Amino acid sequence: MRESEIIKKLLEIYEKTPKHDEGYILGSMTTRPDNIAVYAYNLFIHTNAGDTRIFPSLEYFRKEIIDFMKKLYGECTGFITSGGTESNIIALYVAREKTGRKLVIAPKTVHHSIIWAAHLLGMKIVFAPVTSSHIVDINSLHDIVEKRKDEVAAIVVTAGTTEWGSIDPVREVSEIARQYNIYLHVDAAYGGLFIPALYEKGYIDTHLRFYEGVTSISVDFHKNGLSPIPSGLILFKNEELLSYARRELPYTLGKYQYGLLGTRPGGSIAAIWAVIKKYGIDGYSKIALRCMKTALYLYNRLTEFQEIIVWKPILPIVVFKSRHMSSEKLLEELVGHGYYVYRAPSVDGLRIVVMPHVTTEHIDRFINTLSEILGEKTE
Ligand code: 0PR
Repeated sequence: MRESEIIKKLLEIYEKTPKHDEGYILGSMTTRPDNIAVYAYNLFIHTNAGDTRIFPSLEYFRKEIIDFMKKLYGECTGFITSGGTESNIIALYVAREKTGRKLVIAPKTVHHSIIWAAHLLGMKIVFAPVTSSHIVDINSLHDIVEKRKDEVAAIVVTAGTTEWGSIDPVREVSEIARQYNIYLHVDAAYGGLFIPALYEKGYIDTHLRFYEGVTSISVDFHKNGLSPIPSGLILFKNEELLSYARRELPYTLGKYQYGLLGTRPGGSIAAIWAVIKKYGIDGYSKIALRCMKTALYLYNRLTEFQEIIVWKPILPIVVFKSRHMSSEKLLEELVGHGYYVYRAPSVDGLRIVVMPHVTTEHIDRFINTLSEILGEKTE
């Protein structure tokens, strides 16, 4: 095929591909990346973070990104990953290598990549109970740790769970981790960029920081950070921990590689650098507030239905279900109207993740569609 024909065909296929700005992608934790991030990604598309001796600019970007994260969470180090799954695998790998142990303690609300990571690494998970607010029950966690303290490689909690957006009590858990000297990984892939701002503005009462007992934090820039996929970040409390995530590759110029990948997209690192320069802490704070307000708007609009049960959002994730129509049927009806929402399995409901591209106009149109499907008028 000639390039012009390829382009024509690509555009035809692109035309039929859903785009976030149209406001129909309402369940998936993805959004349209910022133009400056796409520019940076494309500019550095040829670079490989698998050898930063060839591409030292990537090391410059990484250091600046870490400096930004230090302002958010306190002293730390780390590197750019392909996303939350890789970050979680690396965190558990480091915990296993450092301690020589294989037991992970975590609430059931952890992302399935933690379960996947444990499986890959030959580790075993003991699930701690959760409260009705979908956060780890701190007393039960304490009891489990006390009983198994000699076997535990790591405790894992989540700052912004995938289903509810709930935030495990990081500070209290970090106290337990500190007391027993146990590795604590906080998966903040979804919530990491929103929690500091929403805490400061009083929307939530759980904060996220490198408290003394916190060992590692993962946060994704391809979720609320507006960087293209793949853009994740794994942060460690100190350089010694980071060194466990490093492999020697003696024949290369750089001699070492970090993380799971060999060849690693340098474009992502340039893209994250570009978005943090564009938005800074204040810019991300504004995005967090906008998403939270839109989520509360959606929550309020859903309360207008007699037929709908809706849960108040913690972070910008709204869970709801119909009193009479099964969630599977409602999901299919919504998909039939072009909407992509996801399931909330723990209550057999549905969920909408209010990502940065979602506007109140999108919500109003969604509410009209829901009202058509349910045959119920709203105000
Ligand atoms: N940790 C948490 C708390 C997550 O929510 C996710 C992803 C991960 C880790 C893993 O991150 P990566 O997907 O970057 O490896 N949460 C989304 C979810 O499970 C991932 C996703 C996004 C799935 C969009 C489907 C989709 O359409 O919903």
